[in-house]
Amino acid sequence: MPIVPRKENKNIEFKERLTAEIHLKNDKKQHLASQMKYRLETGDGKAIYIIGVDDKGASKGLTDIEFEETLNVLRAIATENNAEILKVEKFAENGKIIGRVLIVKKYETGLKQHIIIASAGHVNHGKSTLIGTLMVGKPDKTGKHWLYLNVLPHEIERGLSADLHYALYGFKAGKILNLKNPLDKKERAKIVEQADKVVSFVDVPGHEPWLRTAIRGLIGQNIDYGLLVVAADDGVTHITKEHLGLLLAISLPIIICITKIDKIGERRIGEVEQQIENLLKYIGRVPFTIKDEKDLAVIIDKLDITVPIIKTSAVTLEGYDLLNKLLHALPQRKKELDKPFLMFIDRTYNITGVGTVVSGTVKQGRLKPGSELLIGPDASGQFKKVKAVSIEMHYQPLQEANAGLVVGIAIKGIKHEEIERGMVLSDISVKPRAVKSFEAEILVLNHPTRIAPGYEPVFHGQTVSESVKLEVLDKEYLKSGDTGKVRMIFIYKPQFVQEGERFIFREGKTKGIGTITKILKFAG
Ligand SMILES: Nc1nc2c(ncn2[C@@H]2O[C@H](COP(=O)(O)OP(=O)(O)OP(=O)(O)O)[C@@H](O)[C@H]2O)c(=O)[nH]1
Ligand SMILES: [Mg+2]
Repeated sequence: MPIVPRKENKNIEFKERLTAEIHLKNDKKQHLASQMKYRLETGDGKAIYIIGVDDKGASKGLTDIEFEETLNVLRAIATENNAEILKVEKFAENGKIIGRVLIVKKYETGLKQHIIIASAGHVNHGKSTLIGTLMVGKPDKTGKHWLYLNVLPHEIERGLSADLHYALYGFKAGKILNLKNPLDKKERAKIVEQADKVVSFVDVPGHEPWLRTAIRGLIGQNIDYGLLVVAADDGVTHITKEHLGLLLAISLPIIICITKIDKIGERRIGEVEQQIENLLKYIGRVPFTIKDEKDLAVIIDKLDITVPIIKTSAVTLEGYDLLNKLLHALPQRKKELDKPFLMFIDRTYNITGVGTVVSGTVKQGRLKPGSELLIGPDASGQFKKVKAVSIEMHYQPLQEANAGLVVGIAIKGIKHEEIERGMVLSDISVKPRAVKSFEAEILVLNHPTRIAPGYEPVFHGQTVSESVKLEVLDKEYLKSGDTGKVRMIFIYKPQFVQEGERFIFREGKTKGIGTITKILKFAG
């Protein structure tokens, strides 16, 4: 990769060397800060600094110490601009170093960066343990870290995850913010308050009977990245493939962790790596085993095709340093902040003293407490006016909910029993309408016979799961591997769905994916 992109680019700045003594003094600092502000603005929130190169582009090179000092100055200037260093690449030049530094604006509201990662993979492969271990940052010597996620009595009894669980940790100025006790609400709230980057997790159950819940976890939460876990002893299984398929259906970037490497020898780990590589190549993604920090810099801006693979053990913490660094570097995906507020409801609570609370991931826009909203549709396709009273994220009150955040919103104007998963909470200007039927392009992944008249699968899109009648439009029938145009009609209750939305449908062993191309009929 060329260090300096060939095409003229306004967000690139060359700096030979910066020192704290000269460049952090008032006037100079002010000048550098406004220069960076300009670069960030022209670069749509991103600026690239080439250091060790003079302003005509001639490379001079820096020693290790000079390089570090220049970075420190850039860091300080970035902070002035509410931005941060996301990535540093080093290149050797005549025994010295030149560098390419990517600086990005922090979340536009002045709020923190926030990414949501969902776990995926076979039952017992170590998803909950991995998340628990990341949160506490300590080795799981007694094999109990999954208890930080699986809090329901029947989960604790069986040692299995049976529902979605939410967790988080964070980073502040590049340092990890761990939790002593991840179940302590105050500690969680503190992370949200203090971190400049919050990593939220949706922990998904792997046990097959909970596939429906897994689908909800992977496609209903607007997640940014999928973290697919493969245990080194078992290797790739049909559930690994199934969950990978779900992540691909919604085109998500994927990270793979091979877990439990403490349990077996090198040879078996190599075999499992091979299985994963074959699987990824089959689906058109490029596997890339991360061995050290340098590898992270290589893949971080190529995650649409490349899949980083990290070998880990929760018992020895092997691989966790790299995993932390990867999660720290993962860019926030683009959020639709400038559209009107919209959230698909995932859960509802009736909390004493607070009232009705709905939770989910904000799909688009922003919301402030006090705003008037619409909620629905109900069984007859109607929406009701409500008011947002307060907003929380992991027990921390927020003054604003933004696209991409997992939040709980206390609302007034509707009874708790009237709300269902799959309904939306939206700004009035969205003018949401309940849909009875729509047209879609689908791909049948797996079907034992033919999809013909009378086929009634379950549609899963956002947090909606609802039976539909499916009619094939452009052919007589569809079989495994076929794509086709279909009409889907909600059988029992109209739903809020939108053109362009991706979904999954299934019935028994049949599965398929699709995109809504046209709304055909609204309810009411
Ligand atoms: N030796 C060893 N054991 C591990 C490791 N990671 C997880 N385990 C153990 O594997 C078992 C399953 O771990 P979980 O984290 O519950 O697995 P899961 O993938 O969340 O399982 P489900 O949510 O039920 O699908 C537990 O007994 C863990 O202690 C590891 O790195 N090394
Ligand atoms: Mg689990």
